Amino acid sequence: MIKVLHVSDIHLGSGLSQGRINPETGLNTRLEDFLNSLGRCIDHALSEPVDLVLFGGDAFPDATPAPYIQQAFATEFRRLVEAQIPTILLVGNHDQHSQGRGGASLSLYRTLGVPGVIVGDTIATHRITTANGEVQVITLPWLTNSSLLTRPETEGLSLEEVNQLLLKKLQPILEAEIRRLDPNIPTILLGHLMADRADLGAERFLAVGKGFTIPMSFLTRPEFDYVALGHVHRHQNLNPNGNPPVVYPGSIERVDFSEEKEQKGYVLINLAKGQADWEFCPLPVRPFLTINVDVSDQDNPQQAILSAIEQQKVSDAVVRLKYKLRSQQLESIDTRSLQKALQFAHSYTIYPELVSQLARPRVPEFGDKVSLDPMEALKTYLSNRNDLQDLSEEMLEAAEKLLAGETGETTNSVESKEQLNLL
Ligand SMILES: [Mn+2]
Repeated sequence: MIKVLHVSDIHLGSGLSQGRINPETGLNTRLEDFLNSLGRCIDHALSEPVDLVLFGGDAFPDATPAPYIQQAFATEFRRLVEAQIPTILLVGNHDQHSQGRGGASLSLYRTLGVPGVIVGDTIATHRITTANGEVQVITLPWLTNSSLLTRPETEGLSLEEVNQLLLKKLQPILEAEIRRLDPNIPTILLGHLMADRADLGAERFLAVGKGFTIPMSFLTRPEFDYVALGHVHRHQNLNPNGNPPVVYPGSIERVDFSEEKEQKGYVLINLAKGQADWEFCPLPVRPFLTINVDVSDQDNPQQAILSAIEQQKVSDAVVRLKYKLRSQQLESIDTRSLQKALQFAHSYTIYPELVSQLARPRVPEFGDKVSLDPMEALKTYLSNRNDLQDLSEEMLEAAEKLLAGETGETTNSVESKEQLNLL
């Protein structure tokens, strides 16, 4: 058996605004959180010890991390080099630099010739000799148009057509790699991609319009014993009833509030030809907490907000407090005492929101004769779309702003909202 540790979406340097400077280290506390999580993964890799570590891509928020963040990443992976554990660093969309080839933030490790470290920035098969036998890994980094297509090929095509063309090009390339595989050696596909069955996590916000999806049929090949993915931040196995397992370990820390309720961790695999026993290893990450309270019908809105805070475990969490109120209630809110109630949070943000006049139903007597208010129409639509629930608040906010710009009707409420934020 070959033991493999599969970790992905480290995003070191993300979410710094949700931390503060640790006076003892001079580092942002959220960077320390991410580093602690990464450190635990490496600890586990060393204590087993595993035979191979696969990183599924997205090391940093972008391809040009600050030197101290780049160094913190290198310090953790150096421990694997010292223990002589082979490691593949796959290039994700956040690692790619738009200028020139090979400009990814991770290419540095190949340039330096770090022993045992492979940088996966091309589609290639790597045959690796581990302490417990050989394993072959096909690397499939995040693909962009320019990785497989030339400019004249894509000219005049729609995004959808370009994606189709990209898939058409990818298929024979992948097929060629598969045909060259040694059928007697355990095989892993390591890809940074959006599979067409993935339940989207935060990446839908980060990559809207840029990406294309890869059909499951490309991944669930009998030649693969395990498919190690990166990109989607929510842990999941896309092939729960079959083989091979097609697994996103997810991110190692909560990158933003869209990951508030997700468990974070990495995956440990016992691999043999035709067999992959894997388990998800949860990481004890910092809690995120949204407190949503509508006090617009409360006689004592301040007290209502405070008791909503008291009912939650605020301590050490990254908290956002959202409260809805009427403009007449503004004077009764004492922001300083709300801040005091949140003082034991790791960090907090407070979002007051005025109940929009537009959101109120029109005079009911008019019934069907009045054309439907667009905000009501959108709300009704969203309430029927469970899959959009996480997005609905932002969509409604965006719609309100659009309407305000178009008709001027909601200008007042938007302006007062901005004034509120200045409080
Ligand atoms: Mn990604």
